[in-house]
Amino acid sequence: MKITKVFGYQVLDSRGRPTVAASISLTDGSTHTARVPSGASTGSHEAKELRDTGSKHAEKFFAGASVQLAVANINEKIAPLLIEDQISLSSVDNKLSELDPSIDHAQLGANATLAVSLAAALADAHGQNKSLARYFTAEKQLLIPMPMVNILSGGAHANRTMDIQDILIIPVGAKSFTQALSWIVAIREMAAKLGKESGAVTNLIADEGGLAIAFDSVEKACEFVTKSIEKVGLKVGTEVALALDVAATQFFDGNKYNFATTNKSYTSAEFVKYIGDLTSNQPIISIEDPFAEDDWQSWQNFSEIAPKKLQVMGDDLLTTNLDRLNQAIASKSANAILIKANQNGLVTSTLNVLKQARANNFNTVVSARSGENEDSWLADLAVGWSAGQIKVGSTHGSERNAKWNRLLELEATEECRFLNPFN
Ligand code: 2PG
Ligand code: MG
Repeated sequence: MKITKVFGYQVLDSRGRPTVAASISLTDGSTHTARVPSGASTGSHEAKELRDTGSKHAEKFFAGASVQLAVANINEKIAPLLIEDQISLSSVDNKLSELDPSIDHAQLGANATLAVSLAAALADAHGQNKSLARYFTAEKQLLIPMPMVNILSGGAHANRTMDIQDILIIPVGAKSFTQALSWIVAIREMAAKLGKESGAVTNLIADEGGLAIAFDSVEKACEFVTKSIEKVGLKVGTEVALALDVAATQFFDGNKYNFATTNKSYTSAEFVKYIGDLTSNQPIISIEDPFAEDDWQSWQNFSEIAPKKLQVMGDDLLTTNLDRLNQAIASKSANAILIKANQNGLVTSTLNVLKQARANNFNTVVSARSGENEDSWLADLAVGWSAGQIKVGSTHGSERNAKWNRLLELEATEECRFLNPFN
């Protein structure tokens, strides 16, 4: 089947900010559309999304954050190269790489390249009469990932109500995705109830649908979530465990890690000790970005002393980038990677990063961004790639639930197995 049309346009994300949509039409009359997400606590080594800030295209009412340059790149530079081609994700990605060979896709904009790449994946899957999940796997039984779900938000997603970015839960004892999600919803509701009873503001929902409750310390926030788990009648640790996204780059000044809520500063060595104590005193099984994006030494030092079972995950550290992943493998700085397609800019090279991680025994967690949209391709990628884990934010907001609902749909309608990478 051939490509008849490639079209880019500007839409809004879940924060009301402009983002890129791209559609690819085929000779059978079908059209396949993808919209790209956008981060707030972005790492400096991520692929570069192109915004109009400072250009003559900048739209006044979007405070310059419009994406008309990226859209124009799709319509004027990318589309003419693809029209009349047979639909194939790999050939579309190859052409995008030839057009913009920079690793960060700064010329075309990673928001332009990823939108087209995703639309190509959807169109190619359609051409093969498959869902996107089935397109990526030949296995009969689909592997449904373990969810990692946000309960409390702080940092850049919640006006810094907590120094760290997220306290999440992982329902390790659940027997199915459906059961896992029902536990999560109950725990989130309980957290909202307990927060309200303690006089906290609970109707302020953070960017990813989590509760933006202020806490004096990370320990108190962890204890609050632990209490919420117990109050719904689930066992902490064996049934539901904690995960943190520290997002430490956000409060590292190049020299020290600075907590505003407790007014404490830590040298790198002190922060390694702090994170070591925190993860051994709380029921934490996964810790993301405990150190800043270029503080490799702390990552390495911590990984040496961390229990083997603890998932030590790089987000800003690795930015879904093959070179940085290889550096982490060589220096033993982490044992898990967050996989975000828009940190990379192309579907096929994102998958290559995931494959390299898996080949080196890294856990892989496919992740949404804080700025999302109603698309559910992320759920299909996590399943089709047998990622093992998925992180989407909380269970509030249709941009989040679009992904959870797609996983519920797959579990209800297809031959599936629910994965537990923590067994
Ligand atoms: C993260 C993500 C999602 P953002 O840090 O893992 O929680 O946030 O998209 O803002 O980078
Ligand atoms: Mg993160």
